[in-house]
Formats: sequence, C-alpha cells, structure tokens
Amino acid sequence: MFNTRGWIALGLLSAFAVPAMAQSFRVQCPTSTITHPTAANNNSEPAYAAPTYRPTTGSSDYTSGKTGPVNGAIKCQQISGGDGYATMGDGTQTYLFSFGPLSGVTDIALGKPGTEYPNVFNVPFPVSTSNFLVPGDPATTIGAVTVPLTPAQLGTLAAYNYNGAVGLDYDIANIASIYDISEAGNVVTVITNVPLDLNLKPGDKVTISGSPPPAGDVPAGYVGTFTVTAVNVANAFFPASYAFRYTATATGLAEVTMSSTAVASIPKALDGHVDPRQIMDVGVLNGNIPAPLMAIDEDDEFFLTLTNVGMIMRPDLFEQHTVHFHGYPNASAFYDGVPDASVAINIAASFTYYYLAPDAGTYFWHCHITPPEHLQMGMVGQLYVRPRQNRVALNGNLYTARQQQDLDLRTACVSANDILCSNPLPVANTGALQVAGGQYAYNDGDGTTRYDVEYPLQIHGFDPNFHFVGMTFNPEGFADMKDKYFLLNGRSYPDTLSAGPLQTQSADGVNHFSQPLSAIITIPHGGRALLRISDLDVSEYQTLASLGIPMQVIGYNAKLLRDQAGNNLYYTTNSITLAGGESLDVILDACAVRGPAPTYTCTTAMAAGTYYLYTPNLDHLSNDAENFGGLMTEVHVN
Ligand SMILES: [Cu+2]
Repeated sequence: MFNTRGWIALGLLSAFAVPAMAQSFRVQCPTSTITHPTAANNNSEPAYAAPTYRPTTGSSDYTSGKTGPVNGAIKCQQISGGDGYATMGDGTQTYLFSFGPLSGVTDIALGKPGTEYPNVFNVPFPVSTSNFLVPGDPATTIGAVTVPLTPAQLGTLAAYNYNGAVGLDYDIANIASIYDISEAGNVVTVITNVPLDLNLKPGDKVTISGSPPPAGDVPAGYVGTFTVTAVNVANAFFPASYAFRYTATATGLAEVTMSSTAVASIPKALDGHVDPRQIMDVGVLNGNIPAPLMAIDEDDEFFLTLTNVGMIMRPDLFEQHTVHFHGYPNASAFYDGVPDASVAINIAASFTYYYLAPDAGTYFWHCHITPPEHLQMGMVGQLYVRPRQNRVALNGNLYTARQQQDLDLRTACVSANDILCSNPLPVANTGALQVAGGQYAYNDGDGTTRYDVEYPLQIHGFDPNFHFVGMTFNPEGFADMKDKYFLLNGRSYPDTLSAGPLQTQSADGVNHFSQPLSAIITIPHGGRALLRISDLDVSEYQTLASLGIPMQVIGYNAKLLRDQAGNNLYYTTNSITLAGGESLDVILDACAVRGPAPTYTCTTAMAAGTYYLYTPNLDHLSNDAENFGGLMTEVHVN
C-alpha cells in the first residue's frame, strides 16, 4: 500500500530542491553548551545556592542578563526503538514492540536510570578488555546464568561496568592536501584543497608535513604538530571553511603555493560517529519493559538519542517511532514526539531529542506512533526529574533556597501572579534544614517530601491476544483490546519478587535482559520510601493498595499536592487508583510515630517484616489464569 502522505512530502521536498540524504546512525552528547559553557563542570551536579538567571531591566538576552551561577549539568542517553520479548509470570513469552538501552547498559540492567554524564556517555567500548559487544549484551556476556540472578551473578553484572554509548567510535583521522601556506608575523594561515568541516576547532592539534627545500617546497618552520587557533578563515583562494590558523615559532617563512607535498593531518575524533554493526548487534530484539529508565535533575540539559533499528519479527512493517515525554514542559514542540506536529524517526535513522528540566516530578514517556498499539505492545517507560532542593548545601534553610527560585522567571512559582504555580512556597518557614544526602520529591521548602529510598513503579497491562496477532502478521482488533496480564515494572507476581533483571531468549537465539526493574520495595528501619508510580495501561484502570503501611500521597501528575496559599494537601490512604496516562508520588513511611517540624524525627519505627502492595481488583491478581500473575509485590521493612 502506498503512503499518500509520503508522496505529498516528497513533492514538497523536491519543490525546495533538498538533496537526497542517506539515513544514518548518529549520537550526540556535547560536553558543553551555551548555558553550560565549562565542560569540566558538566560531569557532576553543582550545589544550588542561587538561580542561574536574573533578568535585568530591558534585557532578555541570556548572557547579558545572567547574574548567577551555572546550575545543573549535561546528561545523555541513547535508546533503540524496535522489538523484543518478555516472559510473564506463567512462563508465557510475550512479543513486544519496544525500546531498549543503547547506553548505560549496565546501569539499566542493575535497575538504575541509564542517563549518564558526558564523561561516561562519550566513552567507546573498551576494545582492550573485550573485542566488541555481541547480540544480547550485557545479558550474553554475563554468561549463561539462571534466572533470577544470584547475588554473585549480580556482582558480576556490577563488575561489567560499560555505560557508554553503544557503537560510539572514533571518526577516522583526516588528511587534507594543502593548497597554500602563508605567514604574518608568526601567525600561519593554511588553506587546504577541501572544506574542513571535519570537526576541526580551535584547540585541536593538527600536524603539518611536507618536504623541505631544496628537494621540496615546504620550509621546515611550517612542519610539526601545532594547536589550531582559528578556523573558517577568509582567504583569497577558497571559501573560509577550507582554511585554519596556527602559531609557528619561526617567522619570516616564505609562502608556499600549490605545494605538491604539504599535507595537514587531523587526529581521529569522537564526533557522534557510530558503528552501525554494534548498534544492530545490541539494539535488535533488545526490548525492555519498562523501556529504559531516565532520570535527570532540574537545570540539566538532556540529550536523548533514539535509534530505530527496525522490528525484525515484523519485516512487513516500516514503523516509525518517537519519544513523547508525557505531561512534560518541553523545550520545543519539535521534540514532543507527536508525529502530526513533530518529527518521527524512520528505520535505520537516529535522532537526538533535547530537553530542559524545569520542573521536578514523576513523569513517564512512550512512543507516540499509533499510541494504542505501540503502548499496548510495550513502548512505555519511566522518567523522573529530581528537584533543586537535593542540591542545597548541608544545613542550608530549605525555605530560603526555595525562595531563591522565584528570582528567576524560568523557575519562579509565585501564586500571587501565577494561578498554575505547581510548587508554591510553604505557608510558613518551618526552619527545615538540609540534611546530609537529603533527597526530596519536590522543592517543598519544608522537608516534607524527603525520602530515604525511591522506587519507580510502572503499572501496565497486556492483552496477550493483541500481542500474539501482532507477532503473527494478523490484523489487530483495536476495539477488542482487553488487558489480561497485569504488570508492575513489566513483571507479574511472583516475578515481581525476583531481584535483578529477567532474561528472555529471543528469536535471535540468544538471551536478552527484558524486564530489568525489580519491584521489591525495601525500606530502612524507620525510613521513608518514595514510590514514583505511573500507569500506562491502555484499557484498564488500576488500583494499588498497601497492606499495613499507610500510603501518603504527596504529588499527582508531577505536581506537588499543595494549595496556592502554601498548605500541604497530602493525604493518607490505603489505596490509589490510576488511569493510563497518570502518575502520582506516594511515600510509604516505616515510622509509626514521627516528631514535628522541622526535623520530623522518627520516635517509634514500625516493626520489621514483610508487607504487601497488591491490587484489590481481584481479577487483576492473575494473568488470565488461576493463581498466577497479577499486580502484587512485597515491601520489606528492615
Ligand atoms: Cu513506536
């Protein structure tokens, strides 16, 4: 069947005479940007003391109006879009349309976010320790292990610590023949015979070679390895992009024109070039449910590369995929992933999405191509943004730090002039101070969303019939869709109680990690666990109840539960109900009696033991069969 829209698009393209472009895999993770200018500072989160940007009167320009410190860092991640398998609690293999990790592969397998700083992401696979990544890695390399992984095998996984961008490789060294070399003082201008858009930039090393007189025509003073001082130099011969400058020691060197021996060589560089074989080896049938976990901090810039590796089990389909951050304040509609209004990624192509991180909270993400189908089939992932308050210095006043955010129009939340303010100042300064390693769900300003451990928990449902016809080339009945497998982090009870990633042998004959996230909640003595719950179920509402430990709901759809006057509207319940497309934040407090503000010290801890999170919708406690599957997991209180 011809795609009518495709023909219209072709017509428009030819009207603008855009040259035909081959699709390719690329990856992008800059070490610095305009708003994060110092590369060395972008590999960790600096402390938050004051806002980055305070607009001055009459100025709307970032640099001239900037009066504060640089906050946040740069984060990067690469994912594949394609297909794969998961194994359900009753042993049934389920076919997925899915996303898989193409960076942070070890962290993902360990149940952590695969979001990395540039100094981790921009690292090619270490060829010296192993030849190359093979299909199924890291599951394949960890070896033929039993499921679930034993503690010793988990240790092996932790030792397998490659988290860089899969396929990232050096672009080859470039050699350009030189047309002209001239000198003014000791500033040398080199004009080559080709455009030097090969990532050459000031600070790079370049090696000039050539035969000196009398046999050759290149004075020895030009020859050697130098640091480039300028690129894109206007000159009398060729476009500026053909020329660069460096500084020589010798002066008064004669000009060389149309040399037959002079050559500039530019060292190999990491410029986003990837080896497509590694992308295909690791990305194909690499489906994960939930899709790779992402986590960023407020003030970060996030570069997320989606690589569409195609769906091997459905070669008849030419499905595009996108990434849609659900409910997220986007940097631009261009990166929203809704195919009608932004780009979609074709098979054999990569695209890097760009996000800012303005508002803390629990979000989630999914593919936005034919959402009922691609969501049902497994293209659903978790995403959260950590608040600035985590980065307030030890003993800093949380209320004062929260007030600082109102000085920057980009981060301000002032109820008096913003009725949509999602994170108002608390009604009073409780005097809550930052504690060592303090982690919070929101910029609460009063310490009430502090937690000791956090667990992303994705609720999802599968219709096994839909997955089966989706795998077997049959038309899918959308109106008949009815979820019958009920999943927490892609697993049904009792698989929810397995530590470590679950493996599945896929159609390529090798094992792949398929369901990396455990759903066991472990709370330290008297501690607090933040459950970041999201529901991406397509056809069912889902209810999750807590037996023995009250659920305190502190946030809903990535918004702090607080009125515009600053009163906390948290409520305590024993069950929550979510529809697909909703998220909420729940704190399970293993403390029976807690002291008052500002420290909220636990005076009586709950008894150690095993508690349960389960669905009281009893038909959701099995996977379309007796006594197996369903939405249930354990809470271990130490
Ligand atoms: Cu998709």
